[in-house]
Amino acid sequence: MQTYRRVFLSCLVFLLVLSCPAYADVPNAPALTEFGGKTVVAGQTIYTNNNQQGVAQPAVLIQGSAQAGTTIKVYKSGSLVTQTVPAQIVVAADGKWIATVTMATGNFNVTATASSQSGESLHSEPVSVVLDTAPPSISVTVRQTGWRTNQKYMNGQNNMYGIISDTQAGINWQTATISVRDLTDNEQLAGTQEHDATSQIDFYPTGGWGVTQENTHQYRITVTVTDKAGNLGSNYREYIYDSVNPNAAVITHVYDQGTWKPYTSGMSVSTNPPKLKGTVSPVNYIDQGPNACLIFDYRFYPWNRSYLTTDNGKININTGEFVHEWTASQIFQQGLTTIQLYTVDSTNLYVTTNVQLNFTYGTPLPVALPSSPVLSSLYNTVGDERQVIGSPLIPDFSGLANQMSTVQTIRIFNAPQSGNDWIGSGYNYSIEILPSGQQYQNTLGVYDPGEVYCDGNDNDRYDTGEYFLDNNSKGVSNGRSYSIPNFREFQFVTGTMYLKIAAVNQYGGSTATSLGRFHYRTTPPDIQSVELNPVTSPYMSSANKPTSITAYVQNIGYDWATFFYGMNQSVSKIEVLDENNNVVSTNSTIWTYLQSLRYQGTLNVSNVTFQPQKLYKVRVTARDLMTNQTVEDMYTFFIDTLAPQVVDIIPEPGS
Ligand SMILES: [Ca+2]
Ligand SMILES: [Ca+2]
Ligand SMILES: [Ca+2]
Ligand SMILES: [Ca+2]
Repeated sequence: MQTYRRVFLSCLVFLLVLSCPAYADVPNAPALTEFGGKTVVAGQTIYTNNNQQGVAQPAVLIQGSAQAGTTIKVYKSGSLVTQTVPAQIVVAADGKWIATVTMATGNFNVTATASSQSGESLHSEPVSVVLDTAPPSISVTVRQTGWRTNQKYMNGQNNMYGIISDTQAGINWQTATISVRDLTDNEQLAGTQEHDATSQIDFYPTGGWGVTQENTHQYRITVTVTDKAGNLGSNYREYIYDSVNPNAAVITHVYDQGTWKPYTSGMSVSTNPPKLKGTVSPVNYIDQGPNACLIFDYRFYPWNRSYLTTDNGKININTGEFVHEWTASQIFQQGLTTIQLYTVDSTNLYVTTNVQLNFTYGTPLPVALPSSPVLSSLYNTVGDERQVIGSPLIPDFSGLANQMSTVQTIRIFNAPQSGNDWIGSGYNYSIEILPSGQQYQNTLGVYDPGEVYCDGNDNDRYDTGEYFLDNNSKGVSNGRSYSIPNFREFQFVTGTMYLKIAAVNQYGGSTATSLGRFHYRTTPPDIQSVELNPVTSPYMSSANKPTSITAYVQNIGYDWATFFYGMNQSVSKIEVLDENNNVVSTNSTIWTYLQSLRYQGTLNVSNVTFQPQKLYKVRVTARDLMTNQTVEDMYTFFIDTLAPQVVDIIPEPGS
């Protein structure tokens, strides 16, 4: 203790002797009273743009007080700011000083010192400053919920808002406004606004959206807001309301065998893929007017479409003339085909033009369902869903294809749900049909056209090594008939399996026709639990015998297809058996669907006379609509007249 005291005292003496004489003449710390036009209030942050919105390095006016005659230095977060006017800030006789200090914007502290020949004062109390000259960022959106956003031409918009942000000072939400003006009528629309104080301000027109939907009127949505530093931001978006469909394109000519021929609906054409010439009017460039600007054929996926636009020059902007060509691989099917051309305007309103052409050659027409077997007689059918009960063997199919002038191959195959593709493994038969009148070849032990084969490599033709069914009694082709015996004995797979039929020729494939989704399962229902009511113990007293029995059953399958995987409620049942396996219950079981293919069965046994000192069995029969069945009779219970004493009765194994 003595030692510490001595050290402290000697320090104090040292300070008094060496520091005090100089310290006495150093000026007091100055005070800051104004910064960037705002009065300094102790403990409050100053937000200011110094009335210099948009200036990156504003010259900020700073005022304060200090000892007269001293020189002021201004510091920004502890660093001396040298770009000041005047270069030397001398405090006037009234103790006031004023300076203009150029500094970068940002969030910082400002302090000042006063200096004399005796030295520099301590720093003034720091003033927290957000110096911000950047206006808020604003984007304006007009949209139709779930559809179009920020188009120049709008139809049915029902959402107008501004998204606002400010990275430095933050938004002064009291100043936020959103307004809509009908520029065509030169009038402001009445409406209310609502902001979330975070990022968004919405506009709601008084009287509903109809006032923002006058045809051909141009509207301007304006959003304004200032940030906390006083920078004003404003932005707007304009749209033109358009409710008028474009005119449909008119086809005038079809290119056929080297010349343009006048188009008539249903005309015969040899050139395939086709080439069409037509006009549409009035037209405009995309986003330059409310009229037609785009034509395409809807049938192909977007990335395979040819888009004719005014902007790409494929629709003549002056005459509205266009020529529609398809790519070499886009061959249309033989026979009468309807091509649907869409004509679209800048608002995305559209009309269609149906062009009917009768192609003398092309890809095959889709094949109808096989005529044998009649699938709906062979399977329970709900729409396109077919229930396989019993033999899982896929049947033999035969039927008629469309008459073609060229060889066509009929394929029946295991397919994915959508599209025309096939799965090249498992069930996958093909057969060639020669044009009518041609004689099939019959070469023993060798594949000939007209014999069924498995196209294992999916190349639409027979290759050496692929399985085929030798059939050497083929006659003359009628151009239509096919027969596809399941000579490889493929079976329906457990679960579901799609089969489709399609035709292929040298020009390509037809769309595939679905034979159906075939449902096949062999998993029996699962009996989950059996409960006696009202007692939970398997040992019952005759005074407290069961009045009902409940069983829970879980079927296996897809719960959206209860028509196939559900319970067969007329066969499924709960029964009570006595010790001689005689059924003693007489009521029917009531089944309730509990969703997810789960069922509750209830048997009322209040009318059963249970004999004391007897063992009873519950037998549950659960059968699904696919005929899979489970029977369990392991649950037993005992009617006990001597309840407290009978503690050593052993239930049957598994009960
Ligand atoms: Ca700002
Ligand atoms: Ca229009
Ligand atoms: Ca042969
Ligand atoms: Ca092949």
